[in-house]
Amino acid sequence: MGILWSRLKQRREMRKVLSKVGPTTHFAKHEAEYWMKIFYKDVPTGKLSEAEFVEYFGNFYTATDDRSKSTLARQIFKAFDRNNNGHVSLREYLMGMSTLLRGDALEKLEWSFILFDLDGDGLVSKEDMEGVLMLYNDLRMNKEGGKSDEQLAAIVDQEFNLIDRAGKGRLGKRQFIEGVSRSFRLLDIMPIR
Ligand SMILES: [Ca+2]
Ligand SMILES: [Ca+2]
Repeated sequence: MGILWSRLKQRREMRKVLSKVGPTTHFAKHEAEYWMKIFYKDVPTGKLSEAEFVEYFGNFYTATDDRSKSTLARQIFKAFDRNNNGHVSLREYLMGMSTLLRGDALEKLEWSFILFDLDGDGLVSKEDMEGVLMLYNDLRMNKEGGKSDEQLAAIVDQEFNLIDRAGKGRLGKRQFIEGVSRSFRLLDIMPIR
């Protein structure tokens, strides 16, 4: 059960994932192989836990407060962990990277829906949306356009009400995707686009 064994196991899993989901990603074969190798370099077990992801993310962004970082990291983890079983597999990692780096508008909005559901109730409320945008602002990942928290909140407030015509205060996945895709102002402040 040494290094050699785990390398063999990794190689077998990479071949499997490549043949199963490789063609559905936006990566060429050599690109998919590149990202899978990166994954195994950081995660030799092939199972990335939420705690590991939060720690990795925290180390990556040094100059910000820990609470914002770990909250945002958990949201991003949720978007990667498609089958919601508490860890990100090689396959989920590859699909996630494909969406983040090369995804079309619909894929990115589907991803954003999970990312924005801050309280995890399966719907996106105005508070969810504001909350996640503020977290990105805390990390200064969303400084393009230089919007302050107050400006972001004002945009969300106005645009959310336009989408949420029935005034339910929460958007389902389809309503979120359709609504955001028609709102230039929201698209402009989306962290992933
Ligand atoms: Ca998973
Ligand atoms: Ca929610």
